Amino acid sequence: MNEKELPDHLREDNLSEETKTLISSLPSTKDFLGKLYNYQGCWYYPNTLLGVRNFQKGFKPQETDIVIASFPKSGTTWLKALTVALLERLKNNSSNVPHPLQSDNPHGLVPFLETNLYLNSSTPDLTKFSSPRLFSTHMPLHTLQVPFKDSPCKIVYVCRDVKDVLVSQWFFRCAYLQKELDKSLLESSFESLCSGVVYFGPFWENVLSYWKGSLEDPEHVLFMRYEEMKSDPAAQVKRLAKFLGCPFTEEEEGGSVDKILELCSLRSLSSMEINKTGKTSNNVHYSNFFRKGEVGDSKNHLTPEMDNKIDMIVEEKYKGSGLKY
Ligand code: PAP
Repeated sequence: MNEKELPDHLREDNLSEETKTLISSLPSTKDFLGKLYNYQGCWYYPNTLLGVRNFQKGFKPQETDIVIASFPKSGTTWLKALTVALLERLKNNSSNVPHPLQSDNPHGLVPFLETNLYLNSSTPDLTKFSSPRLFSTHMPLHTLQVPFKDSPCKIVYVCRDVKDVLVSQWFFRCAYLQKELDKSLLESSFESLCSGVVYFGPFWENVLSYWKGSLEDPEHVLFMRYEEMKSDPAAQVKRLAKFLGCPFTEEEEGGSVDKILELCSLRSLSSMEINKTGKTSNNVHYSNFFRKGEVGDSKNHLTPEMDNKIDMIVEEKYKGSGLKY
């Protein structure tokens, strides 16, 4: 794919002199999309790295900020939708006002710090955000926390089985590269994932940063699992609401939880006009964020050898952390 056709955040055409100097001293490598640089233990494409630096330099936290965090393809869109819906129910909007999820995609409502808001500037206009401000990120916790130091903001991380992440990413990449499903791309993505040299990776380091953060500071960092959200969505949405400080009351409980789950279901979100026709500011079709949404789809695509190798790596990387996957 031609560099000009790549979404902005994956390109290398936006670098300030300061970032050029910085990246020349960082470990670097290449993958099928371009150069990757390692900053604070995490791999980024150059423009994203500029976004990370802009964010670290310019972001001013507010006490009520909420950040949705994830490794890509772990359930970000779903968690964003649920969070928006949970907070929206606290507003007394009349039923004539369309629900925000009907007017915009969850990624439009909860933009990424590094790849949207701070991609081009360290002082973006954030005045349109009302409290609590909702942001998102794929950065690891230690990089996110630089400007959030000592802030009581809430961070919610969603984690997913790495095999399903890999397969979901493969489908997503083939869709935005407008390629037929290409097995060689799955194989190269698998190799990159295992080696750790992958955008926003190593996967394990990304996960472990939030896992440890949630153990150290459970009041401010919540660790959620895509698989638990699928198997018991009502319990997980109540857990999320409690963490965010907006628990369900006894009167609202049953009906309200069900309504939110229905509104945020893959079927409901993917059938909304905005998600059928819209695109992100980085030019990615919203429809690409909705596919099967199943647990264990990797079984249909990974070879037994891939499956075994990932199992071995997971066991080794999570050893001693208390995290079971
Ligand atoms: P992102 O990190 O690029 O934003 P993200 O939303 O984390 O992507 O991941 C997309 C996955 O979440 C897709 O999984 P799949 O490829 O295995 O199907 C997508 O289908 C799934 N997904 C999106 N919305 C929902 C939802 N409402 N409920 C359950 N799964 C969902």
